[in-house]
Amino acid sequence: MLRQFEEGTTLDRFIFETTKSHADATGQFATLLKQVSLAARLVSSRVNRAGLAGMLGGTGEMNVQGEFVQKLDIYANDTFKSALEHPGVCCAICSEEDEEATLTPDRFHSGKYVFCMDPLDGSSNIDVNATIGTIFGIFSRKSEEGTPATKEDILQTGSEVVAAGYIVYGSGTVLVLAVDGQVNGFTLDPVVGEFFLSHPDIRLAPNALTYSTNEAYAYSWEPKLRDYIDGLKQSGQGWRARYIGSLVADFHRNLIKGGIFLYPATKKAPEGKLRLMYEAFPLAYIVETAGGAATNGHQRILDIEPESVHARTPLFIGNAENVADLEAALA
Ligand code: P6P
Repeated sequence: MLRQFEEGTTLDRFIFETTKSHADATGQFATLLKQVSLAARLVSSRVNRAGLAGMLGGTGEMNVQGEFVQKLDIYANDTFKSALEHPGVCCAICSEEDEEATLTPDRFHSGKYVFCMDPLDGSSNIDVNATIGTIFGIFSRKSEEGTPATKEDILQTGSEVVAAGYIVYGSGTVLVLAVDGQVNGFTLDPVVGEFFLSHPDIRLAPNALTYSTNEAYAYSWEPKLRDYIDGLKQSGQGWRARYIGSLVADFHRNLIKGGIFLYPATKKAPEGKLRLMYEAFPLAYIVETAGGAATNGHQRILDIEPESVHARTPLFIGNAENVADLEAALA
């Protein structure tokens, strides 16, 4: 029986109650989530003051993805890593910003979890004050606790995800967490620095009438995908297009209001643009927990075996019936 939490419950209380419901809990997961909450509040504060704090604009450097690194990317990456390395709850942190996974330094306990994150997704939108966010997925390590993390700990398939979430830094800051078969959203009250339950037990309807994709690439999509999108437009069912160009923002809107997000393979990104380990896996876990579905067009995202930490994938994600219709159209 899923525990129902009333609105207004703090994230701290949610974590406490969730931990209590696991007889074998060691408290490491609770500590990890509390540290995520701390890092989220620090990044939120900085993002909301970016224009004032002279944090806008790039550092002039490139990251492993070949993208100009924005100062806030580095701040977010450092903030989440320093919050998660010292409590001894993680053995490794994989980040979009780092070429290699960061193993927990020897001076700290190498804990139970592997934390995969895109510390600040959508960073190209920072300078125009568009919504951006942090995406994270949590795996349990395979190797013995207390020893350095191994490759097997780090490269796990999506079905091994034990919890996932994101923080969307928009008109407000919302932390969405999928764990124990439920998706809950918590909104930050910056005055008291606490997250309060604002979206209890988020569930997706079977279908919706919003699609979200960058149609500028339609010329390079496979014809079946072009036909599918044209079919939606001509269906007379009242489909709407919404695209912010920030994955977390587009996904969050679809999770709350329903919709399907599509980032297919394109000429510019033949493997797809979005990353498997720390974008597709976490969002696929969240959407399935909320009753939706996520595929690469032919395979369930969570069944994919990652080739590398920075592997990319096409991503089609949203209401279950819409995703099923799309997969049938692409078959
Ligand atoms: P395009 C932002 O740079 C990002 O990684 C995602 O947040 C977003 O969904 C996607 O790229 C947008 O890509 O090609 O439509 O600009």
